[in-house]
Amino acid sequence: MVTKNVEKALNEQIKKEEHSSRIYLAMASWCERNGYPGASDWLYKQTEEERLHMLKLVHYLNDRGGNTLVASLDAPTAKYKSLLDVFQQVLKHEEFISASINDLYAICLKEKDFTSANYLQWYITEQIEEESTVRSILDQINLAGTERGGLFHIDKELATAAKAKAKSLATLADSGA
Ligand code: OFO
Repeated sequence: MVTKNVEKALNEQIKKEEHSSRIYLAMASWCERNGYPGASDWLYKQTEEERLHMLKLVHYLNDRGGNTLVASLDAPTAKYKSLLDVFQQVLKHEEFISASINDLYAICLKEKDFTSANYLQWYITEQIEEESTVRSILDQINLAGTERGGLFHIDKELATAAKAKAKSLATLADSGA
């Protein structure tokens, strides 16, 4: 059984993961309409990944006898200035999620729910990887500046990265998320 405080905090994180999925959906769609098919693919995969992060927490909370809530969500923005702006916002959002997971972890420790804290280790490690991936994409976009050839090349690389992401998503889904 989880405590009421842990249940509430897990439900808040479930909502944030689902919201992340919708934010990346809006970004993927913007990229698709603005000539970045590789970035679009990558972000559509990111949409799926965040949904799996949400599902993993839903299953966990249900398994621990908690009450999972499906919350209403605000619409994400659909306006971006550039590919750089999109990925700056991705990084900002991932940093927000990392901080949120750290807070959730602290609540679990305070409530002496070491099982949940242990479960959240997976998310903590995942966030390190996600932030690092987005920072390196941003470095490349910053290097390219507004140069079309450079951005075209980055978009191609993101298309390749999206294919690799699809494989890791299949593994994550198979693991029960
Ligand atoms: Fe990218 O955040 Fe989920 O956990």
